[in-house]
Amino acid sequence: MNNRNVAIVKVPFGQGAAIPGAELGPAHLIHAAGLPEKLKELGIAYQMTDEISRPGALPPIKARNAKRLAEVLDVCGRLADRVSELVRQGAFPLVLGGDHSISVGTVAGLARHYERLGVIWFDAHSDLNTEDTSPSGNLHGMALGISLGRGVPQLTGLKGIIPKLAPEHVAIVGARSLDPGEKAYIRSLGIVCYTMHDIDRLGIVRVMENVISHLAKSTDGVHVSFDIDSIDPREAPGTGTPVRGGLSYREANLALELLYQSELVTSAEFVEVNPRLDSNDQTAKLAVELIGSLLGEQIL
Ligand code: EXY
Ligand code: MN
Ligand code: MN
Ligand code: MN
Repeated sequence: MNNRNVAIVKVPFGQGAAIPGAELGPAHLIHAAGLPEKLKELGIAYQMTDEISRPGALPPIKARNAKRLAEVLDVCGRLADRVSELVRQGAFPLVLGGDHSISVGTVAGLARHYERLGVIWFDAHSDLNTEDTSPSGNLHGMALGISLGRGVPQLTGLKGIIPKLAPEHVAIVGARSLDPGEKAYIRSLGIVCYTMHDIDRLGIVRVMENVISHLAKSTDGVHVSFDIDSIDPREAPGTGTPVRGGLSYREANLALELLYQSELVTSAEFVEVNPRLDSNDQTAKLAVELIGSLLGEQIL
């Protein structure tokens, strides 16, 4: 991202998740946790773009097992256009969620510009469910699958490029809660997935070196999709689907520092911060620190 103008895109949307509150994420990252001050401190030029407004009352779209499809489709369509325009301008899009369903829009916007887009999906989950395998019908649990061309047709077809991503250009980091259908999909496509078990065994440095060398060879841009629930809930309690045994504060910062040094990353999103479930904006503040690490904050 070196020397690129960062463009912040606020997406106050939480209807892809079961528990409300993620829609408050952007305001808390900016006003309570000091994202603008962090960027200034780092000497990073940035623009604050208008927020992607919440959908109004929409006629529901009938779906077998996908809740709030009309709302997710509406927000993702407008987000895709925004992200695409920012890339066209040469900016580095920094998308603030919101729940993880918004990634469908971010990736749709990026896919217009990158033919071989790489995605690093930091998450306790893999978000690879379909309507057939989802235990909940919540679209945030299907977002990565949709970008791989699998799932609700209205969303896989968003902006006309299907699929947006190739499985060999995706790497999942931090997984520890996978549904049976997701495991089968990861295996059948050979998707690179570093679970917490792998991170315990190999260490985060080797894991990130592997991810970086894997994506450096074959991609023309790399998007970091960072679900805050990849972090251990002791450090990031303010999230709707916490899972024990996650990345530590130090592992997560180090992973993002290594990505900065790789000079591969062309966009990022930080999602699933739920201020309603947080204590003293601890999780929002952590997210801002992580953004700092990804954008080049160094100790010395
Ligand atoms: N796998 C579960 C589901 O599909 O309902 C939980 C998904 C939670 C998704 C979170 C945000 O990454
Ligand atoms: Mn997620
Ligand atoms: Mn998650
Ligand atoms: Mn740092």
